[in-house]
Amino acid sequence: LNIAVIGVPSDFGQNRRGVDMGPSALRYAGAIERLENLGHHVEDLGDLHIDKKFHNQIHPTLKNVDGVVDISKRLAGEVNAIVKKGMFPVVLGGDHSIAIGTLAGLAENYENLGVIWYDAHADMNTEETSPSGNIHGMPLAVAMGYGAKVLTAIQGDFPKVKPENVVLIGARSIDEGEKQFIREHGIQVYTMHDVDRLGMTAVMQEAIIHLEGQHVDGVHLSLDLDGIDPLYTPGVGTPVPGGLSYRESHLAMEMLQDSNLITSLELVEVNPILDERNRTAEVAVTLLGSLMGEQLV
Ligand code: DIR
Ligand code: MN
Ligand code: MN
Ligand code: MN
Repeated sequence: LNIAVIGVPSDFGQNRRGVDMGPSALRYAGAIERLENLGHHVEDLGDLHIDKKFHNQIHPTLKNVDGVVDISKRLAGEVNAIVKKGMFPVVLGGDHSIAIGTLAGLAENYENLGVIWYDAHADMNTEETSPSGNIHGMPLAVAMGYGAKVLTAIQGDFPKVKPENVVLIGARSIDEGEKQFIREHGIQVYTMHDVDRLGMTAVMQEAIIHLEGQHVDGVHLSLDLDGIDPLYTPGVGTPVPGGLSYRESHLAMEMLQDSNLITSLELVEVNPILDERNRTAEVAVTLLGSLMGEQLV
């Protein structure tokens, strides 16, 4: 594959500083070399510039919204250009609010994009339902066209993803408003309960069959490292115990590789300040390896 890597050192979407160092941590853990060793051609586009003037904005229900909007617009432009060049985008976060920009950038290249959201959280809050005002809890709602207009209108005022094309895996901390959203829109959710009961093999088979049945023309994998149990990935801002194991996560990545469905990826929420000797970025990079074909080598 021709892969373009872009770092987005943004921490605007939540209140634990340090997640802006995620792209460096992922690069130091060998993300680029891992991809090259698999035979991929990799172009590292470096990191987007973060404008510090956007920090410390007072807005209790949409914290740092001007910063999120600024970075989302520029990231959307970059991702759009990457796909138009026929390259596979790998976005290194940054907190999960960057998915607003990634999905906006993908949108005009796909008529029926699928999304796999690997996360402890549903990230489907809106300004009205969010208990925190943190935009990293909102990107999936925004991508489906719900929430503040300044966010949903990025790259055009239309929904970037259809609810029926979204699959959540690993969810175990879902807010009341999000539960209602999931019920209303019939979103396919595999909670930890489902993974425990069915096993990861069946969960991924079902997820893949669901997306194929929707006739998606691409699938974006949004991988929040807090989806994995904090035993393995402690360097995240909002750890939730009882998560997906290291083995389950590798299996999931390998099954996605076999499915040939994935057309873009982002790795988010790696926070080196909260980590232990860069373990979380290292796990993220091994998962990147499995997703991009390591088992076959
Ligand atoms: C919570 C936490 N649902 C919120 N969300 C997180 O603030 O909306 N997402 N941590 O990754
Ligand atoms: Mn998330
Ligand atoms: Mn999360
Ligand atoms: Mn977080």
